[in-house]
Amino acid sequence: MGKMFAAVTLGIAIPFLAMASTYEVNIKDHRFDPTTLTIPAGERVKLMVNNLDPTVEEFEGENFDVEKIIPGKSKAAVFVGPLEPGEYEFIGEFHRDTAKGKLIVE
Ligand SMILES: [Cu+2]
Repeated sequence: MGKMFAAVTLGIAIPFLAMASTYEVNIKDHRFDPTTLTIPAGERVKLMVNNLDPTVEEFEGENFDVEKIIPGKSKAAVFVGPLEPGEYEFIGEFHRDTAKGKLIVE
């Protein structure tokens, strides 16, 4: 039973993960680099957020549902979408004045 359950779970999980295109964004000096990422509509994508600052940051979508705490000097995967075409803003919750970015979904 255990083996069968594992096989079924993997059967679902592997194609799903294989499909996720990966995009990278750095956080440095409490700013995103790049500030704009273009991703495809209707797909779930993986953002690798690399926090180069020594301080913790929270990656947060302003008009889409994502929140992820990223400790200093570490990286974290954030899964986004599928989203409709449009523009979606994200921020670093702990440095709202400077840490601003945008997803262009098309
Ligand atoms: Cu910071």
